Amino acid sequence: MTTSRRGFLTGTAAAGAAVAASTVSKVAMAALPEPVIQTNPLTAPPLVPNTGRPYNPMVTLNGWSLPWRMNNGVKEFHLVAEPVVREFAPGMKAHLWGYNGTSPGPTIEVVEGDRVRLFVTNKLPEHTTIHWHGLRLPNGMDGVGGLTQPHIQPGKTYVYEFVVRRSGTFKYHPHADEMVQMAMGMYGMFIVHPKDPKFMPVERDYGFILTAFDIEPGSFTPRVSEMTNFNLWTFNSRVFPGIDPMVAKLGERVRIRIGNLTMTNHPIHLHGYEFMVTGTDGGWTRESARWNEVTTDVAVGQMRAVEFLADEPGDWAFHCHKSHHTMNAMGHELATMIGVDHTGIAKEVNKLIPDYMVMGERGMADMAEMEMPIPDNTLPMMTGQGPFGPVEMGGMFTVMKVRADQKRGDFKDPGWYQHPKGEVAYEFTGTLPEPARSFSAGGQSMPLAKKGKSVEMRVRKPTGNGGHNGH
Ligand SMILES: [Cu+2]
Repeated sequence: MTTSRRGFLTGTAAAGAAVAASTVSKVAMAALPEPVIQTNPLTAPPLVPNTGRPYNPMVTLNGWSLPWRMNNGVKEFHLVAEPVVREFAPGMKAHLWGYNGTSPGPTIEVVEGDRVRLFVTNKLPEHTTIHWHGLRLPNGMDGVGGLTQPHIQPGKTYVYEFVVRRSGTFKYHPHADEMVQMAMGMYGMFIVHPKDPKFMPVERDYGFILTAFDIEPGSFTPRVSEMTNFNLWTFNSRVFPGIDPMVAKLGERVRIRIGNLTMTNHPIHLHGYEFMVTGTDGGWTRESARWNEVTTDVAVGQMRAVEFLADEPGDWAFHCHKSHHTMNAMGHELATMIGVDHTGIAKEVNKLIPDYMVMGERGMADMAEMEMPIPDNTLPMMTGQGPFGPVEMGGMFTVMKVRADQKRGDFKDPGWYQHPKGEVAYEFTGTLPEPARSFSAGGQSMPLAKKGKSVEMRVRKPTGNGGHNGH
């Protein structure tokens, strides 16, 4: 894996300069643009454009934007489809397929009206194509293998060229052996900035795509035939606590762009604020069609751009609201043990397995605290250390950090929020009065037709086969 060019990420303007056209000869311009490769899974600073029309660059969560070269007024990008190694979070790496060293591939950022030329080199063991999801373009540039073009065979390079007609939030992915290639991590964002930088301006513009993988603990390669029972729910092929926080300065306007390439919907939820859906992969929404939400459901294949004014300081949780999607591998087939008395069982099992521990008798929070020994190359189901203790999360979870003293354009993690005195929930230590309880089980219900013995039902979640299917 090439890491030699990782250095370009440390200086934002340097990235564009590395491929600037001014000093390059005609011969060189006729050749393929040298592909930019990088393997760092951390969030790269925004790629500030130094050629072409100006725009306000986006920040790809745990990702990066692909530098281009300007060739006679055409923006040229070079994507290389290839096997990559992706760290999902410290302690777990997966063998995926991606583009230019990473899964997701680099974000393509262009401006409405740009003519773009995208070179796609296939270094995979099988054929591929790239479909530019949501973009208006000539039919033959749509990237559907067999339908609009021949497949790109291993070792071959194809060229896609079109004028970008509409600004908005789009993505790219293969339209060849899709089930396998998307399950292996092939995707990226395609952002078209408006021609007028003053159109719907924001101070922070973040983006990521939701994906899911099934990687058995201790193994490295996703099971590509899985349809529903995934165990790693990711933002840009990363899981909590491996997902970087998003940061903003108090009072800034923030946009978050979210795409969904999993096979189920994800209600994405932000604490502390209400936001509006300002865009989809069909374009910007009309102002009259917007309303306040704190959760937006991103359905399969869709993209959503949401915006809010970051005027409440703090560390605000941001996550998928399906509770199984904020968990990592392991434990999806556990029986519910809440309320089961294990006292005798543990003693008996300990004679056979000395370190045996019974879990889940009082819920499963124990698991986050104990950090039990786990197989190599997997992650605890719920983990992450916050300033007050274990966060008990995994998967699709991160934090929106809003600070008064964050500098404009500074994306560095400011650390944990320092709460003002008297603004943190605290333990009550006085005497407790008897709490008010209702003993009515529903006074408005109809009487039973037949009188019978009353049975108390103990609620038990479904487990085992089928219990976790159909997220
Ligand atoms: Cu979800």
